[in-house]
Amino acid sequence: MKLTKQHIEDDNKKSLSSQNNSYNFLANSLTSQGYNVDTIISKLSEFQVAIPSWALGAGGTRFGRFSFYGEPSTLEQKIDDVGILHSLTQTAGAVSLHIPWDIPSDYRAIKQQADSLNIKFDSVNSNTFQDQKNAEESYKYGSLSNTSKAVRDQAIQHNIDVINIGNQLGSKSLTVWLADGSCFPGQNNFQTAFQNTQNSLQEIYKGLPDDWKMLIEYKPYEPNFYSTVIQDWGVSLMLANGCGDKAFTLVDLGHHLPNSNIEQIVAILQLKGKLGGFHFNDSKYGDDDLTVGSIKPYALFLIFNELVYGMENNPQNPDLAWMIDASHNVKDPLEDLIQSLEAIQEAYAKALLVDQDALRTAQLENDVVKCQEILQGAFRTDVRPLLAAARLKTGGAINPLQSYRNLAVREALIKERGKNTVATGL
Ligand code: AFD
Ligand code: MN
Ligand code: MN
Repeated sequence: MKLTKQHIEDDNKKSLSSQNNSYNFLANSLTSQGYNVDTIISKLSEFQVAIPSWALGAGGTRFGRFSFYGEPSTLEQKIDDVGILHSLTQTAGAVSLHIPWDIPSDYRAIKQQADSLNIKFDSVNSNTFQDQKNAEESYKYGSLSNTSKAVRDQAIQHNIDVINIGNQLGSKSLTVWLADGSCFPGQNNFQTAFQNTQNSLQEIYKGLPDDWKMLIEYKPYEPNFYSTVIQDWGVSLMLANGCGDKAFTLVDLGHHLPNSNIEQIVAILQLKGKLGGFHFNDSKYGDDDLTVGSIKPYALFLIFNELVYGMENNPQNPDLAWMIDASHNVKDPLEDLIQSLEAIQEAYAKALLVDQDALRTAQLENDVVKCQEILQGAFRTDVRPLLAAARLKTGGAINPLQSYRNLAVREALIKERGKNTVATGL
């Protein structure tokens, strides 16, 4: 199933005049307020977010999994799905693979396929939270932190293998997320677990090519319920600093305890030049992996406001690896990803509308009310016509979700793949 530019252009015809009307109204109003609308649209077009290979199939819970018809069951099909998302939204120009779920059998063919769809290979993810078939050692009691050297060595080697696989595809970073931790007090020695992890990461770091980054993801709990070895940004940053200049912290929105001030975390990490990657999702309670912007859109905007500030003011921080990290139980995964991509662009566009100079002045004058007005003025602007204009520029859909339905994409995928396919993933 491939969506052609013609399919999308034809479908756009239905909403073109209403888009033009809303765009002209908004663009005129923004221009009269002193904004450069073309610059905002260019920034939106450049902002690309990686799709994780595991988000393309239905997610599960520990109680069960309800599969979604027409799921991709091979790496080729997963890349095709990302191609569909990218054609419609023009903002999903990368895929993030998870090894060993996504080991290519023919590297050249996979690269060609991705190239033809304009898709890059973003960060590669290792997996030491599950035991693989025929593995000699088990990760039941941890991987890089395990008390057994044989287990740690197996997990280190796996990460080096992942780097080598990613290197053949053009990836430039390795993301390490560990499930390591303990379920009961006394089960682990915290200091030993930390030290083992640091030593193991240093071994992996030695295998990192010069132009690569290592991104260290943290999470406060789950699957372990008493302690997690890399529980927060502080531990992640210590481990990154203990490895070297090519190691960074990765922030996943869902990996915080309720009410954490995530915007402050990203601000300080950028100041220190140590924010390497970002996983988008949303949540009500924990690592819920819900559609981006579905629960706390204002928090997402505030985070984006800091990210935009960092991108403009912190040259010491590298370009970030952006990825959606969601897993859906009840929605069509592609529809869910389209909604997430739209929410990300929306928050980004609103953050671009924050008048940074006016905010700085209001902050210096301690005009607290004005500060809030500036942020909320940007947040309350309906920026959707700008997003559609950015997509239209490169042949995307005015309304990606509507076009996805009008063009009967899922129906075509079911016809092609059948009803009983199962995607690898969580
Ligand atoms: C799990 C983790 C984490 C990670 C992903 C891939 O919670 O978000 O990014 O697996 O390893 O969902
Ligand atoms: Mn994540
Ligand atoms: Mn997660």
